[in-house]
Amino acid sequence: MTLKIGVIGTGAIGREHIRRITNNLSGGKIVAVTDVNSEAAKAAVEQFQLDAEVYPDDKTLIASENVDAILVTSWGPAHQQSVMAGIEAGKYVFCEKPLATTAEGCMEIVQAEVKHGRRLVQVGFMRRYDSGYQQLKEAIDNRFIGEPLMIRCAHRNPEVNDSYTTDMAITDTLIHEIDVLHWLVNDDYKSVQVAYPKKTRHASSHLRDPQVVTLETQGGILINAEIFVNCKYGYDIQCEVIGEEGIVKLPEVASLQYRKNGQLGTHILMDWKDRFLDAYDRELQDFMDSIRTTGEPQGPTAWDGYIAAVTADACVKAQDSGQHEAVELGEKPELYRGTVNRGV
Ligand code: NAI
Ligand code: NAD
Ligand code: ISE
Repeated sequence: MTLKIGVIGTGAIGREHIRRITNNLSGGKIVAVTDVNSEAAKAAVEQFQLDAEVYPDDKTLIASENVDAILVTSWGPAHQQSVMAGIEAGKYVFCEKPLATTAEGCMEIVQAEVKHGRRLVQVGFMRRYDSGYQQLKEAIDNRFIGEPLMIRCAHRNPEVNDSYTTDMAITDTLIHEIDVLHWLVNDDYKSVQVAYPKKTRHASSHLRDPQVVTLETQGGILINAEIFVNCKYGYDIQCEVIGEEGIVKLPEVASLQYRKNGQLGTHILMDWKDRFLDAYDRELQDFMDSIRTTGEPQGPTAWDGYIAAVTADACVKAQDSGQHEAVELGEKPELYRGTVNRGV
């Protein structure tokens, strides 16, 4: 069975996902596209030689009988409307982060899915599919380092564009750590706090950069997460888990080592598109395979999208208050209990 997919938002990541579904993965076909900028949608059809119809908006695309599943890769604030319409139409939904820009919006999606009675939604938290994070998780689950006590991590981008604001360091960037770290240590967040080191001269006037976020889990693990989105030197994701019996660290990306001009060096990636290439492939392949074999996606759930949004809201509050802010989740609905929420 081929899953017939409609793409809503044919920008940077929308086109990346179209490329991988069309050229690299199996079991899915792009049959429909739409973008608020209709020229972008038409350009995607041409660029990838798609046999796909261009729709005027998300509603008409979702209503099409030819569409089994939607891929929501529009701007974050547009996600909720498309996801809700997808669930109402009983279509499968793969939604890029954030699921919605507010916790309330995510909760509405959770409630709609619960009312539907079966899982339809997977959120694009691809790090759970990255082999490095999976090795970390296996080591932690197998108690290789004993009880985890602390985590130190960094999320660095070489630069961001002028529309990037202080809160986006949380809602657009740290959101990946927010999702992957509680999954990694099987724990929930209790509180968060944000501190601002000396500001880099490379950041715009409306951006505090870098930022340091401290997250405490219910079990007492203390996480120190640096976000630095104008670090200049590269796209660099670091994660180190310190346990009672040792330390495990996210592997560096394999890269050619060179000796030249009196230097011993390796290259560092510059673009987020390249850092998690395999993980993006695996999350989408899993989405299509799980629907075919179990009738439901098995990756990160709408509830995971909700956890991320509640935690991000607390972090944004902490950016202003400078205080510890509590992370308070609602009760987890039955639909999401016992789900695997993998990375495979
Ligand atoms: P982009 O700006 O390149 O593309 C967004 C596209 O969506 C644009 O073409 C825009 O015209 C279109 N769009 C916006 N609202 C729309 C709507 N209501 N209906 C139809 N089209 C709409 O942005 P980019 O970088 O591709 O990001 C898109 C999403 O992907 C964001 O949610 C972002 O957070 C997420 N993302 C995820 C990444 C990951 O590592 N998982 C990496 C980069 C982005
Ligand atoms: P982008 O700006 O390149 O693309 C967004 C596209 O969506 C644009 O083409 C825009 O015209 C279109 N769009 C906006 N509103 C729309 C609407 N209402 N209906 C239809 N189309 C609409 O952005 P991007 O970098 O591709 O990011 C898109 C999403 O992907 C964001 O949510 C972002 O957070 C997420 N993202 C995730 C990762 C990741 O690592 N998982 C990486 C990059 C982006
Ligand atoms: C982008 O939207 C992503 O998701 C990238 O993974 C992240 O590194 C970047 O900061 C975000 O803007």
